[in-house]
Amino acid sequence: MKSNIKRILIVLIAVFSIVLISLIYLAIPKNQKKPEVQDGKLILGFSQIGSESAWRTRNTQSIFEAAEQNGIQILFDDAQQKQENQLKAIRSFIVYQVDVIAFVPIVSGGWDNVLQEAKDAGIPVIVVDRQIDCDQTLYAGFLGENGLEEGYAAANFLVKKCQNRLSDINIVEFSGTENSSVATERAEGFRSLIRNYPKFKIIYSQDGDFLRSRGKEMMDQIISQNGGLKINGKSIDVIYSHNDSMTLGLLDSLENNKISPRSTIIISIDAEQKCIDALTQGKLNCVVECNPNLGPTLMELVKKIAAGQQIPRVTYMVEKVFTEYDDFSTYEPRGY
Ligand code: GYE
Repeated sequence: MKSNIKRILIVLIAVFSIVLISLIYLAIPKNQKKPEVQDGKLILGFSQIGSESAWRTRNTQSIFEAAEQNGIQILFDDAQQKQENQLKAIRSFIVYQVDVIAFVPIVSGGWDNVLQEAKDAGIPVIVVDRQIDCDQTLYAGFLGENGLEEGYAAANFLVKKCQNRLSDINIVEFSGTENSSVATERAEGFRSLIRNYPKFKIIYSQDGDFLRSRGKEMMDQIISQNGGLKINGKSIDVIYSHNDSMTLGLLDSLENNKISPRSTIIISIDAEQKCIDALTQGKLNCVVECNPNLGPTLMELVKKIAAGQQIPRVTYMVEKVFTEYDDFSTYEPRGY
């Protein structure tokens, strides 16, 4: 009898340890090799959203370039636009005991638990590009753009451009990823100014997930359902697009439908080369810069934190606005 219980116990322990090992193994994203720790080098675990736009691709490049220049080793994960993949990646960074974690939160909510785990593991975290809604003691600081200011800058251009127009001005908004801080802020920053001028009416607002394909799809739908640049019989006087990829998509649609982009005011955000070219060709009226080159500043913050120093709660990138009134000959290549 005793030997039977002993045998059952041994089997149970064996099964339990197999389950445990496989759970740990499953927690580690498969596209990550355990990093060869290069002597003395800081290891930064970086979780990126994906590669949904030329802006995002340049953002990732900037971070790898700066890490190289600063002798910082990166453990990189591309979350393919999924928050669950980011949570998995951050947990794997904790397992690997990286020195610092930095991540671009695809949406603003749902990070408390994993950041608590990083804190319990003694690994500092920097939030990059987009903001999060969570207990601020769970991360060291934020580096990125000020979406409110970007939205406000877009509205500021529009108010000036339309200062002599008395009639109603109908606005269509192509919004970014729902529940992302950047879409929320670009929408709020824009409305914070135009709400002072009753002539401005937002007659349509839809989430295009920052994708070129969605920008085209939404514009195709508007044109096919309304027989042109109209919404329920109202003319579309302005298109406010939260990023250049969606803007390039709507320009594709206008071109395919033989509608001149000059028949409406178009405002975009990011300032990738293709949209700056479209601006200089008169297809767009204003492009608000969102600077993707966060790499150098991020590495400065990583080194500071790893040395046990404090970093600012918020570090905003410097950004500018490009408009149809500029002297285009002064423009520098954008690099993305
Ligand atoms: O505007 C867009 C990208 O988070 C600021 O994400 C970033 C935005 C950027 O998809 O192109």
